[in-house]
Amino acid sequence: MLTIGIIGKTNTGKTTLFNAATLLNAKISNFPFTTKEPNIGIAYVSDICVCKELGVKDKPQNSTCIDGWRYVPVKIIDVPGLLKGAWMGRGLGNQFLSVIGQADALIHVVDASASIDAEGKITQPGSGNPVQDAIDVEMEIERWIAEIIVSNEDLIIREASSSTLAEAITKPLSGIKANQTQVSQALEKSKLKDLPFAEWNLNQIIKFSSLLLPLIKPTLIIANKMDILTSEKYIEMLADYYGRSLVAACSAEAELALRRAEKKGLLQYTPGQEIFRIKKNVKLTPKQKGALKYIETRVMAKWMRTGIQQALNTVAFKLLRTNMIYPVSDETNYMDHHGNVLPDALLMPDSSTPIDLARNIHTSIEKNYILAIDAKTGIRLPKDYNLRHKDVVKIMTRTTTKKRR
Ligand SMILES: Nc1nc2c(ncn2[C@@H]2O[C@H](COP(=O)(O)OP(=O)(O)O)[C@@H](O)[C@H]2O)c(=O)[nH]1
Ligand SMILES: [Mg+2]
Repeated sequence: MLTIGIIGKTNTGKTTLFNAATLLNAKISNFPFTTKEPNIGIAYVSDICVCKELGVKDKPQNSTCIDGWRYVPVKIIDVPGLLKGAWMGRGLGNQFLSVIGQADALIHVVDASASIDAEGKITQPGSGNPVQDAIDVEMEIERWIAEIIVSNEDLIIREASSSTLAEAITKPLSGIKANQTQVSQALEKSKLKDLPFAEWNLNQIIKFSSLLLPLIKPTLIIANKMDILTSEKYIEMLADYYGRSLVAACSAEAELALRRAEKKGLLQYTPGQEIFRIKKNVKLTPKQKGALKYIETRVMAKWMRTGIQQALNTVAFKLLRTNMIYPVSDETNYMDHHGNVLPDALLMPDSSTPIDLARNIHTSIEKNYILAIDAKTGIRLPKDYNLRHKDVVKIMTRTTTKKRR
């Protein structure tokens, strides 16, 4: 399962976002270190389901389909506040950082209203510095990667004597999901690929780490608290610094309020959609009315949506370039063995092949692989075919053929 880590300074709204995305109730508060341990939960990424296109009524098993939208589970981790010096172990620094190592991508929550100070304490909106906050957090992570390299210096020098520099550096970094291709790219970019590792100084190690970070942990900046008026200015500054496509305007609190109200049966609201409707015959308290009015005017009317679902989708489909693939065992009726129509949707990296899909389902399916069929057209797919977004695929295996006889 894809894993997305949530990082950011204290009080930027990480836990609120986590709760909105998972609808669990981790403690939300504006004191530093509320979250003593990382929260781990299941969130969903969504896209239009193929059930519409195929004209069938589906019965999802590993995912859900709401109003023709397929929601596929991903793991998300709320990593508690990264204070300055986390990489040296300040606070629970290293413990938290090691959690980031598990992530395939990161959501970096920034308080775009500038209402936190450099240490993450709540202050007047507009008095903080969101761009600097984001840079601070990135620096912590870069220093942490550099620290892993420094503490494995001997190992890297030893390895480099019998293998390439990229291979040697990848070894201690494989625990944070770095692969050799990414290490080679960072070596190239940092112009360090021809310098023997024993001659690297600390600045060069840090530079290499900062170039490796976006490769091993693609990151989306969440400009959070956009319901606060000061956000408009700082979202622009974040977009200028990171590029517009890497900055998502969000209101985690609005999303949490809408999802909670929906769960209570007060509203009709599907995450990611641009409208919510108060259900008929529901009596709202004046406080609830006020909150919904605030969300309507400050968030929906202005930004169209709360931004949380789109942010998760952007991470999965744009940053990690995954495709939604639907494996089936009956290619005519798009069913599994139990008659469930379009039972599963899997997120697979771009350029995955039918063999990768087989392996993803089960090693035994990979072992007994005979051929794959595109269920939409009935055409047999070559082994090295690149699966495309929303392909519906049947994998034929040896055991399946036996059963049919
Ligand atoms: N106005 C506003 N406040 C928010 C938003 N998201 C979170 N907050 C508030 O920011 C404070 C810190 O939130 P929390 O999720 O605990 O931050 P964390 O320390 O990053 O986990 C809380 O008072 C939240 O209610 C938002 O979108 N808008
Ligand atoms: Mg928190």
